[in-house]
Amino acid sequence: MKNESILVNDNFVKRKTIFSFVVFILFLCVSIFAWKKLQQQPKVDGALTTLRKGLELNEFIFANFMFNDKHLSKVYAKNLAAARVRVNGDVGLKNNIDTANWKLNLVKSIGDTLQITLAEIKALPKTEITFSFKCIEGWSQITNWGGVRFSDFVNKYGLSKQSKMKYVGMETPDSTYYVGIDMPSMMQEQTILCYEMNGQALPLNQGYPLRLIIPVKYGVKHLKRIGTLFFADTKPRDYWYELGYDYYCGM
Ligand SMILES: Nc1nc2c(c(=O)[nH]1)N[C@H]1C(S)=C(S)[C@@H](COP(=O)(O)O)O[C@H]1N2
Ligand SMILES: [Mo]
Repeated sequence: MKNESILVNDNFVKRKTIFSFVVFILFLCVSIFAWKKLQQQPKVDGALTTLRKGLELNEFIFANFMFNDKHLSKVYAKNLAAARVRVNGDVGLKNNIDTANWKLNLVKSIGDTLQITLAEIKALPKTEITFSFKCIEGWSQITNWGGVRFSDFVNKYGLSKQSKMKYVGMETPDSTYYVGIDMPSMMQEQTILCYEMNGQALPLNQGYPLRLIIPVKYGVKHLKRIGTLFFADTKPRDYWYELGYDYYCGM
């Protein structure tokens, strides 16, 4: 009697094991097949079609349900800001430009470009922010920045018509690094055209003379050394987007 019950249990376990194994193999085959299929897909702006669709769905949810211009990024006390700020990414910073003669090219419309000096930008109301800077590579650091709010800049330069467009595009003076950003994120009050870090002029490798600081976005969008700034209703070209990353890059 005792033996019999052990036998029954043994068989039961055996059947269960075989069943699990078959399910596992089936799962493996389906996964490999799906992966192969995915690899055969054409790429859309550097990302496989399905992945690009996933990123776009992500953007749709973030832009429409998560973003709210009243929702501010967390700020920190200034004394928590790192003294030694990490440097990451030097595309567009390698060529030595004549920084003394640098001017921001503000394209108000095609054929109407205003050249603005650093002194003129510094004359606008100044604001400061200490926040947690996040890079998609997985690091973050609390840092302190100073400059003019983009929304104040828009008001001072009479860009209300332009600010009704969908995107802002920015490029380095040599046009090798470039980003496109949705207008609600640009107009959010923590977004600044930045010329100071820890109360000092920006170091060259951190974007001297002027960079973007936009706490609602990941590091990739914080373009260092802005040469040209323009407005558009279609997505401006974007360096990391072209390499397969998400366009929106919000958090
Ligand atoms: N011109 C330019 N701006 C850039 C980059 C770059 O390569 N070139 N890299 C971006 C990335 S990926 C990050 S994380 C931040 C890093 O800014 P930091 O060097 O001040 O830390 O700059 C962004 N802005
Ligand atoms: Mo980054």
